[in-house]
Amino acid sequence: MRYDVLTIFPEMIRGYLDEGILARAVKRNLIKIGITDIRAFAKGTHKNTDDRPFGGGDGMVMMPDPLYQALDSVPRVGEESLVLLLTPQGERFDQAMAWELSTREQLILLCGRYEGIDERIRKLCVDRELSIGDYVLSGGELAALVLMDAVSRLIPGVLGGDKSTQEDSFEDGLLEYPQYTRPRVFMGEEVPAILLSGDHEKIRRWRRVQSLKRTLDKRPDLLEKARLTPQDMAMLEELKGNADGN
Ligand code: 4GX
Repeated sequence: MRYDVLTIFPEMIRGYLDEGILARAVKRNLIKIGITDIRAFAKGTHKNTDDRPFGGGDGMVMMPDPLYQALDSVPRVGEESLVLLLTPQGERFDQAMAWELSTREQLILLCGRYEGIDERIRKLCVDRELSIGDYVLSGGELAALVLMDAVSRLIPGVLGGDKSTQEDSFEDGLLEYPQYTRPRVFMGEEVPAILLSGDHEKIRRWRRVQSLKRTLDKRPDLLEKARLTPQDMAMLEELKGNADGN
């Protein structure tokens, strides 16, 4: 996977990508990341990338020319490259979309600031508009980082052990079961005895029930899309029957 991020704040992107799982993935050549400074394509002595909106009103709009030149400067790899604009108006980004995007050869991420970008860039250059959630950020940079993080963890080899990808929250559409580590007793609170029993089949079943309980309790909406076995369904009916799931 190759990502190209277009931004007027390249250091914001670099700062996050210099450490952690994504930095390791870059070192191992599992992903490549290009950062393009939109300001490098601005003209005139002030190198402005934004201007006042036609028709008046508050705020500034990113000018089309620097964005167009910046996009034009990005080397296209493969036939599977996609230009994405991060904006609250976009389709909601979720785990299913992360899987879908992870099969692309190149994702070009356009990070807007201010009130947004000139509409003609959206029309001429943008393949898809994505939103990471219903709140307003100060720019597309954090949204681009969120997307790159979520997509990269799905690329084989990016996470250390291969199995953890599948077992992770949302891979079956359910919330995670509770986790415990040492000590066995903390502030008087004990680790559930079953986890110390050594009976791996019992532990697996207990964890599944916990996942189902939690999802039913905190995010029942997720159950509609979850991958459930007939046993899961039976367990859910039982849990729903209980007055309040303890
Ligand atoms: N999920 N924002 C982008 C400026 C902007 C507006 C329109 C292009 C077009 C956001 C989100 C988000 C705030 C990023 C407005 N750029 N992006 N920015 N939520 O809130 O993705």
